[in-house]
Amino acid sequence: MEEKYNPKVVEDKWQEFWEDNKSFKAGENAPGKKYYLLEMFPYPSGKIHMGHVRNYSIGDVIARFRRMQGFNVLHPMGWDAFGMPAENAAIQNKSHPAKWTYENIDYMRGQLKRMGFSYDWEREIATCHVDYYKWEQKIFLEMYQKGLAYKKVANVNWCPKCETVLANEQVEDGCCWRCDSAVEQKELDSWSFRITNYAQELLDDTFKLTGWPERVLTMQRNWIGRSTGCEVDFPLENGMSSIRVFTTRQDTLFGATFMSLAAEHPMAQQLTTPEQKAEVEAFIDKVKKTDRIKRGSEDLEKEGVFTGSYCINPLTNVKMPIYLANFVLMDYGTGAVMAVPTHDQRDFEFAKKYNLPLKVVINPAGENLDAATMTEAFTAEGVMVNSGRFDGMSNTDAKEAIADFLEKEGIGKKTINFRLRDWGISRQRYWGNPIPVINCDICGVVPVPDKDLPVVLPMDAAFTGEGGNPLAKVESFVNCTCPQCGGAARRETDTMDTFVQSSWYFLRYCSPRFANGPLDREKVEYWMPVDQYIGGIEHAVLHLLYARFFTKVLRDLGYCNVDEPFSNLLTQGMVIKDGSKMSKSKGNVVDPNALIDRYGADTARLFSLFAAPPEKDLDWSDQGVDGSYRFLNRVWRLVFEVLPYVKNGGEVKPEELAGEAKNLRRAVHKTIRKVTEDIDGRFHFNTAIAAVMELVNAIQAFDKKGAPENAAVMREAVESVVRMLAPFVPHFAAELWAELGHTENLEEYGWPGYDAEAAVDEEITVVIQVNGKLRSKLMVAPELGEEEVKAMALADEKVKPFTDGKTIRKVVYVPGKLVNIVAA
Ligand code: ANZ
Ligand code: ZN
Repeated sequence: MEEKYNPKVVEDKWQEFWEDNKSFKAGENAPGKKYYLLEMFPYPSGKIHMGHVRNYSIGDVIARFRRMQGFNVLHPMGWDAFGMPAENAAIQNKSHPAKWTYENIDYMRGQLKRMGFSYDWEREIATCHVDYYKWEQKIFLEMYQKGLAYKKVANVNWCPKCETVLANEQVEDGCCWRCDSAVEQKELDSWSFRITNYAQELLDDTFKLTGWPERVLTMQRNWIGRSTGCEVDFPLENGMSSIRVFTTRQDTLFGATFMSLAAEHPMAQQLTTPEQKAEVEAFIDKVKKTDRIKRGSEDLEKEGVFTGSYCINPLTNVKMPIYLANFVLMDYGTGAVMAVPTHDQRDFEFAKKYNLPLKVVINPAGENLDAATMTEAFTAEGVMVNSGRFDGMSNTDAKEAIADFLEKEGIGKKTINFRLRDWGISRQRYWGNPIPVINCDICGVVPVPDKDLPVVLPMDAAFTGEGGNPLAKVESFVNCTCPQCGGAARRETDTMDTFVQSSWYFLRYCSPRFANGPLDREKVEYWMPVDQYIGGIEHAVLHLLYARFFTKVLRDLGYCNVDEPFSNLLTQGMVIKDGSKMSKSKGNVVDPNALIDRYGADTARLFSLFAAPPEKDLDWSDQGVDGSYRFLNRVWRLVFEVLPYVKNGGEVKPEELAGEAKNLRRAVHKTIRKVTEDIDGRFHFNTAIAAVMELVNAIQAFDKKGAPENAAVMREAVESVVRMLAPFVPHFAAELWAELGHTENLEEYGWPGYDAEAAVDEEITVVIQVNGKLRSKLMVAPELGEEEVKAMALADEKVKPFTDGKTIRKVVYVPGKLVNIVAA
């Protein structure tokens, strides 16, 4: 190889080598403890972007590091290949989503290979491939059998631009997660997964996920939103029936002065008196047009309308007017709220607006609230008042006591409510996995029999961009016979949410070509769970919640034995340039291809790993890229420079080392220790790389033509640098490693260990003076800080007799030399 660093030559050579040698092929019988490393797989949008480069570089460091440590590593890659953009591109280019998708995959695969990522490409999957989605259909049908997949007419989130339903998780601030259009409500017959059956387990198991960022766990817990409280019945004034509310604050029951119902509440019409009818109907119309997210948001202007009817507070027997209120949602609790304006802010605003009575039932400790002068609800803890036998109790105790009382009296019962809703998976789009059922006028929904699976997506759909789901217009697909009665029937044309595919791809990677079912249980048991998962924080709720749910479902269907799919989660930050996230719309994109052309993949990798710790945002800097490139060149030249010298280097004989050689060896072993610790579990790649850079400086300062016995130390130093750089810049390291005369490749050679003894710092002597007279000496590590050295000096046994009983006026530290204590 030439003495000038030529990334292209080096990278081509090693990529070919890895491919020819199947260097990253994973098998269950290889030695070493299994280690499953996974990055969130990409959507094949066209080409990879810097976010991908960063995500996959982080993953690749860990994969290569673990391999060098002797783990049996599984590091797969594939494509989240169904979804809207393919369909839009097909409309635009008058082609087919499959063509667009597979072309993109080919191109992006090439890009990933150019980056030198250590994937087992034999396990590659594309979710749009029938060998993948057919198994998903099978899973769907088993879920249907168990009641975990169901179809019903419901109010759904509808994106008018994507012309499809969205799950609640896919609505962000009232807008579509993909195209940002305002989401509408629509009544539609559609499919859902009963994720709510798993609400409690999904919540409980967050407490077992000790390897996840707390922030993500909190988001999941909030999303699941478990509330404990009571359901309480409020009889109507006429005694005919009652309204059931859900409250988490039964301690405030004596303060409930009116009732608020959702506009969709089934009793809304019957409760409305003739005089109120017109007003109520206008209100209901208005509310129905407001989207669900907005209705649930705190800053919604509270509005309502009186129905004309009353109910009775079961504890106070006071008459409560019944209102409809815009902030009460029908799909939470019972769709009815007992309003306590003194202790709930929404009710407070509502009561002020409509002049409704306020009654204080909880006082802050040592204070008496006056309802007439309150400017906001009192929501903190306090002492019960105006609540009969519960007066004087703390309100937290009263919660328990009142709940028990309600149960005893048969007025209410303790209940648990979850905010989590079932996962709506119907998408009215073509490029997705067809839901494998048939709709028959006589038999209703009929599952496609096993023998007729898979339901293959027909290739002859037309992509005009007009009039809804292209799949619904493919007559040969739609028209079929009912498997039950043999009559004419219509095939379901809804396809599954693409998040369904990403909910189990990590399981399929364990046995990607298994032909007898979705998963080869034995292989899954070997590899799962994923030891380290890496991806963007934007999936904190969406994908990560669905994947957890699906894993539990597959476990319950007998396909695997894991409760939780991902033991450790790393959420990497964004790539920022000129102050905002790199994106096409901002026009601040750096194309990885151009970067590789100019500097090589290793520089691209090194920069993205060095510029920031993984979980922080990475600020793009051209100088930074240049700096990384220069560093690699420096190391390259260094290795070639020392080659003739280190050829003579034999074994290091630690006992014989002194002076400069001993210092260099210490630096080597200290660096190995630091880099190992920084990578392992902490992922502080930036500081790890910085430590290697420092070591390179130390090597450069070393006399390279010195005593022959020092050549061994030099050799160890240079080889350690190459080995430590291997996970970050693998082609570069592999080349230098070979240049240093090794025939075994780096991964077999392994990660360098450190000699703890060699890494110990030489201690230096610091003399201690009291009032200018030498009194004692300290042995300290050279990097020990000023405060520590001063404290040690003052505590010294030989110093104390000279300072006891005196006032310390001043302590002066001359670093590495002396401490002078002035005492009088
Ligand atoms: C009386 C009360 C008094 C309440 C008080 C709160 C404070 P979480 O914690 O989110 O579960 N609520 C119940 N069903 C509702 C619905 N369908 N739409 C809107 N609000 C609803 O919230 C539970 C509380 O939210 C319940 O407790 C109820 O108001 C309200 F000082 O009941 B509370
Ligand atoms: Zn039928």
